[in-house]
Amino acid sequence: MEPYDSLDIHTINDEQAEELCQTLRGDILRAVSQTGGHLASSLGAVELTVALHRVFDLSRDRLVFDVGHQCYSHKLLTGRSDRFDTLRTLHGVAGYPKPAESDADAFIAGHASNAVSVALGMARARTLQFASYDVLALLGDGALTGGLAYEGLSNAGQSGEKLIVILNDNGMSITQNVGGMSRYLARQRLKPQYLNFKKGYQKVLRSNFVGKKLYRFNHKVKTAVKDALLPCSMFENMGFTYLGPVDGHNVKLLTRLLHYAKEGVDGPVLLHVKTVKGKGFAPAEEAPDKFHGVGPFDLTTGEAKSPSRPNYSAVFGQSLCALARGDRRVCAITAAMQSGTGLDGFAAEFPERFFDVGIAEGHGVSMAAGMAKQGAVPVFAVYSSFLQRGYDMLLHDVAISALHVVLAVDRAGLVGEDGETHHGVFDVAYLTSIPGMTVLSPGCFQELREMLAWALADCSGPVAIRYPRGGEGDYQGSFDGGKTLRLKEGKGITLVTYGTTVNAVLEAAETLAAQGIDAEVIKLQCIAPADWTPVLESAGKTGRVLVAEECADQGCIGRQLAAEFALAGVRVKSLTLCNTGDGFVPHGSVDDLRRLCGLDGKTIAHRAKEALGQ
Ligand SMILES: Cc1ncc(C[n+]2csc(CCOP(=O)(O)OP(=O)(O)O)c2C)c(N)n1
Repeated sequence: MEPYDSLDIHTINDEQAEELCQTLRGDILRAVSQTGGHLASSLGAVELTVALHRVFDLSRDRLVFDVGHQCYSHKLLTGRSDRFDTLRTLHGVAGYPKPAESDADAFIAGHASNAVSVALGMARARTLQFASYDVLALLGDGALTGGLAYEGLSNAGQSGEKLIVILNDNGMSITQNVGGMSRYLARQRLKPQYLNFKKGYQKVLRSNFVGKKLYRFNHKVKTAVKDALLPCSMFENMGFTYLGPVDGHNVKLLTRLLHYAKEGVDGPVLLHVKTVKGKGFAPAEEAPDKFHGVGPFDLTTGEAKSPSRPNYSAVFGQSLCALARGDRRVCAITAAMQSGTGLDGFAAEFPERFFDVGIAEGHGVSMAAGMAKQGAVPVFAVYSSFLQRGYDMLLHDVAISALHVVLAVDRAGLVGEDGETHHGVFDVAYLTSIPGMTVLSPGCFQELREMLAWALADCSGPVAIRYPRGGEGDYQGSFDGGKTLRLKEGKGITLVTYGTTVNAVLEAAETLAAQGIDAEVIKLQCIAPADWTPVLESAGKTGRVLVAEECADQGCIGRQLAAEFALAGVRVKSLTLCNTGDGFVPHGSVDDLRRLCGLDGKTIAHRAKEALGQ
């Protein structure tokens, strides 16, 4: 890794800046090929990042990343190159901007479309405090499929605040971008005659006093010429000074334009930058969707180092295709996560029943409600942490009318390397709080298949099936319509769990058995409405209960069970809660994080022994 820390980026010339871009690209490629990570977006944003660092002082000026998955060169340039090989590992460099890691990371990021809102807030605080620094938001064209981006843009455009919004437009979300805005951006072509006109115009007018005055007051003339040379800009109508579109791999031009945005324009500016996702690495340029997020890969061929294992998302996608073949009402919805949620096969086989709504989870839920109201059977496949965006729509549009919307909640539980913004540890609380919602939790692929079929054919009202990232463990079971299962009889202590955590709990039960402790293992199939009877009976027998679950402490099933015990008048000697706690879990491998949270078999067994006073 290059020792970037000794570099004074503000003083380098254009040639040195180009060299720096190549060095950064090489370092990102080498590191990500070993650790895995978000490659294509970071490669596409190298020149833009170098230009930003040349023009702004990002320890003081505030750069707000949208999603933040394009931040690797920013991290290398801001004191993290010496440990960049720890990227996304436990206690290593985070994959997203993280203020706790560096002052240069202005704000936490991970979810899309909020950067303009956050940046406007910062600009407003700056103005109220009579401070002087620049505030920038960097977002991709994919982020513009999210409604929140327009709330920010609309408010920022009319605010008059000095704010620089950089639109990194590569025509891609994770897969091909969707929607009207994407088509609009594709029509914005760079017109060299406009940029030449502007350069000449400024040179002439800024050369003397009269010219300077003219430059300020001649805005109308300039706008008229610009309108003649460029297609009408929606952003200008919102109140932004629109610059571009500009070649996002020309670091010299980007630097000039950023200088101009900083010094030459008052009020909100939008700089439209065209980039190539995966730039500089042929396999990623050819298949930017595959190189959006990658595991370790071979640098020469781009081939993944470890073959992908069967996983819950793929099982879900295959099962949904099978069910859709037999029922023409079944439709699939994704919010820009077609591949991640296992829907590639469905999209290819049933294009007319497949809907990618863009990064618009709230809209996806409301659209599903409309479809269900009119007799379709919508299945919205969505990551647990992104569905947080759709909570109000779940209550207002789906639950009040008890509509039969099926939620396939992927990445439930700890997701690993993406860290605190992505762990699916809040859906247990927010889904089980919704009146009329059925929440199912498979512990293996077969249970997922059977639960999905049941949710589509036998359920009414809203149903969510929550399953984790990755593959299944040793546990094999099947689903019998929501009844709680007693997997192992015992008298010593009751171990309660659901979902994939059953593997760790069964391991703990074995460890305990080897030490002479006879644990009863109970697995909830349906966590809402839960069939508590077997749990209450078991608690009455053992007197000691431990609940292990991969979710946040507040609103967890263990706390709901405590309320059930109180309501049913069941007295237990101890209730031990094993969950992810009441903070935010950092990034790291899922196995490391399970150990960190005490959700591995060994720690569960240890906690059970503690409960027994051993
Ligand atoms: C609310 C939310 N939904 C989904 C995602 C998953 N996601 C991460 S990056 C991305 C695509 C973003 O596209 P764009 O902003 O254009 O950046 P690019 O990847 O093209 O550089 C998506 C859908 C997310 N981060 N946040």
